[in-house]
Amino acid sequence: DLGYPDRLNCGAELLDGTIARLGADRPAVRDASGPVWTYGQLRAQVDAIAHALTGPLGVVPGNRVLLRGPTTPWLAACWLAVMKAGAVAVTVLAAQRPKELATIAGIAQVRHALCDVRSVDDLVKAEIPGLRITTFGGDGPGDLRQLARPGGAPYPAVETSADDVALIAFTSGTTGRPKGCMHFHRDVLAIADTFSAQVLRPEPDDVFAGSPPLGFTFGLGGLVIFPLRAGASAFLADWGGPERLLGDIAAHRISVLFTAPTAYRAMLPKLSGHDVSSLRRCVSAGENLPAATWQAWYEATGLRIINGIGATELLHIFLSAADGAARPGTTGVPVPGFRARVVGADGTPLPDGEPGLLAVQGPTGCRYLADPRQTDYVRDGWNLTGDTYVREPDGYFRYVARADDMIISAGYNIAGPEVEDALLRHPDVSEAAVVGRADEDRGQVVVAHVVLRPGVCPGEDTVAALRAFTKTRIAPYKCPREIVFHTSLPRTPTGKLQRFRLRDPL
Ligand code: 3SK
Repeated sequence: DLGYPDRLNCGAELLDGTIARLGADRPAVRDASGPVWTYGQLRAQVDAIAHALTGPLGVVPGNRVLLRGPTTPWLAACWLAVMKAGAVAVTVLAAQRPKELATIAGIAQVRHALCDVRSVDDLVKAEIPGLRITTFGGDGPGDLRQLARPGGAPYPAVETSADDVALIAFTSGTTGRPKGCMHFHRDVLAIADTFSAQVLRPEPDDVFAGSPPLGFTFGLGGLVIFPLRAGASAFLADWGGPERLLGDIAAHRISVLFTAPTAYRAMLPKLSGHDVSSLRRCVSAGENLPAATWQAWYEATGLRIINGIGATELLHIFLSAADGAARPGTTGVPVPGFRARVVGADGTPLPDGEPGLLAVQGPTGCRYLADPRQTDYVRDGWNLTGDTYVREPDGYFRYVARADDMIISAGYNIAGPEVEDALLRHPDVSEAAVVGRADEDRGQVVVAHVVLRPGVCPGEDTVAALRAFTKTRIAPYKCPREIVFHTSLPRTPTGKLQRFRLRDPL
């Protein structure tokens, strides 16, 4: 029990609550071009936006407000204002296209949108019936910057219930129609008070930054909710590649980094020449972190990556481990406040060491908005994340594969990520995705899709070298039969590998 009162507004807690504890003069948010906003300045901006929302824009508590734009202090301020106004934020990605936006707006029944002027074209093209779009970041007369000038009266936050919906976050959908996951005001604080407070343990002097967009709960938590709850600050910017992130780390003395395994791998060959001495915590989620990547980052920086698995359905990370408790090649243990186990297809718990479905319980469970798939995700009170895991005898959870990514070849069960880890240990390999291809004799055969490091030639010799290399690390029946070279691998806008697109090139 996290002990929250019945009346709780997460926006007020994150801003007014933090100011009451630590004062208004501490740095809160900044981007590359603008000045730092202190907590006091952020609150003044948020309150002005909340007044505009509930005044001229006509938003009432419970209305769903779509938020869209690149990662900026303004987008964070809009999210906080929606919270304080007791409305419901529907967060989408700047990368989503008109058809996807129309689908999401239809499911969430959105009537208002606050959109960065740079991302508005696709929202207009989506032709969402009855949608009132207000832009921010521009100079036009209807722009939120004109409607919401800071310096007016404070905004008294709407006294929402702890169980009122605060956020509808859509699954990025590696396949299929997106699902809207509803999260309450108490869920927003719960992720800060569990994973962040108890595993990450930020300090008020920390500076957070990272690559996940705010439309992905990994980014919203890591770059807005966690720093504000801790009284720390955030550098807010879109992912602009490994060089840019490394430059930002040095320039803004970033100490807490949130990003995905691919970005850690992309930064590794570029580390020399960049000062990363300010970093003290590095978090990885969004995808499985291979032991090879953990080890390479540790050898290069002396920092132990805090690996984690989260889900939009559970809002943020629920399995993780930090510092000396981190075990490379595993995701970790249940975050305090969560419980996890590995179950068979019928929901019965399996013995340690046996692969099965990961089942999780905690303060932030899944509630899909009007979607019958709810009963696939939640069974007997346990959230089934769709991942195959093994619980080791020491209580650590080891990722095997997405449940639908297992390859069955000649009667053997093969986990693609294990083969990917072996490939990624080869110095010429930058990215790898391993899938099964239908085969008459074996049912399926293992096919590796590989991105090579710049300058490496993708010829027959490389294929032979990679196959020979994997044979020294994993059983021969798991080794790729076929290796296909690419310049990049297909990913969702949140960076998750879309293995299904490699399985079926059509
Ligand atoms: O995909 C994940 O691992 C994740 C992590 C944190 C928050 C949300 C998600 C989906």
